[in-house]
Amino acid sequence: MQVRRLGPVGAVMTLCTAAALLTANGCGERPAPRATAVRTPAPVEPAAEPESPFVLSPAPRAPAGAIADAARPCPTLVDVHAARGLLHVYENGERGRSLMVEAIGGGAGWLDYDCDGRPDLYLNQGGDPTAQDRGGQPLDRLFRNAGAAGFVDVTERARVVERGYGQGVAVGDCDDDGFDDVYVTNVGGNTLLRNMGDGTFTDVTAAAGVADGRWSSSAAWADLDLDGDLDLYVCNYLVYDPLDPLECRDKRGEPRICHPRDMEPWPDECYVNRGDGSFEPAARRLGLSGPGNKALGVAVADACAELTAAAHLVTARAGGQGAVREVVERMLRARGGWEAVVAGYRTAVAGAADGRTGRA
Ligand SMILES: [Ca+2]
Ligand SMILES: [Ca+2]
Ligand SMILES: [Ca+2]
Ligand SMILES: [Ca+2]
Repeated sequence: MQVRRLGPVGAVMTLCTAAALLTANGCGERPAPRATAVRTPAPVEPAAEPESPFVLSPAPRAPAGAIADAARPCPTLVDVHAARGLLHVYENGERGRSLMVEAIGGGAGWLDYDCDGRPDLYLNQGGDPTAQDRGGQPLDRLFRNAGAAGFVDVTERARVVERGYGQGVAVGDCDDDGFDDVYVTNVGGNTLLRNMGDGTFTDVTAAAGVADGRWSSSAAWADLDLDGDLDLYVCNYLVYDPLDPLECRDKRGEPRICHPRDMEPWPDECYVNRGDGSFEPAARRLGLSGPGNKALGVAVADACAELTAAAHLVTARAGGQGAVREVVERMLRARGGWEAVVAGYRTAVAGAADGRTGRA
């Protein structure tokens, strides 16, 4: 795949095309590997189970210009987690006084880790947020979609060893070998689990340089510099130490759980994929550090049909979003017809500023 470097504006503008290239090739349909990604996907065992109800088929397309049938029944959703074997409870470790981190909860990520065409599910786990030694803390869980047999917990079999106090999951094939990899955001060090292509994962966080020991809430993969590999945006939240927590009290002097405004924000991070298994922390260079952000969520999207791509960040507060807004506005001006999109973006930022958009 051609390698070229772009500045941050060009990087954001070309995001959509790159994402399309990356997502158009699923398991077993990869393009010729790049020089830096020479692994060949291992053969995947044929699925023996009956067809899964979770493998979706595209809905039939309505004829062009057709009006939706108002009488068509609305699909209903039924809770089948127990019947399908998805038995998992996120443990926030709540006991004694309330800690900020206990209120957030964990995340989940769909991936097809074994390339059998059925989406599997990765779920965060928490544990004791005050445990300095994470060795005894519960593991995140990986459930394999076994079709009609339901979901099977394959955490141990897949060698998923992730004991951080989990907050979020981002799935992406960061080494372009055709197998979904998993990035886990934690209160404390984050974890990058590389899918080895043989049904197991390996913790490559240290070699990749993406630990980020701050309170990280969520993350997203996207090829921000259009060099053919996925880069990583990590949302960081508050400066808060569960081992030495800020004491907050209400007007009556009673202990209460703290509010985000009681604490300083951690800047976000953006890791640029070097293509050799390591990442460059580049948020400041790209103007994406969001120094005033108390970020809980990130969304990467095409901002306008006229544009190749744009990135939107919706965070708990507007402070520090100026750099991102500037990039988007410059990009839109360069392409023309930008007023409406900028107005919409400003509305979103204003919503975040007054607290109406707390979490993406
Ligand atoms: Ca699967
Ligand atoms: Ca991979
Ligand atoms: Ca972290
Ligand atoms: Ca990239």
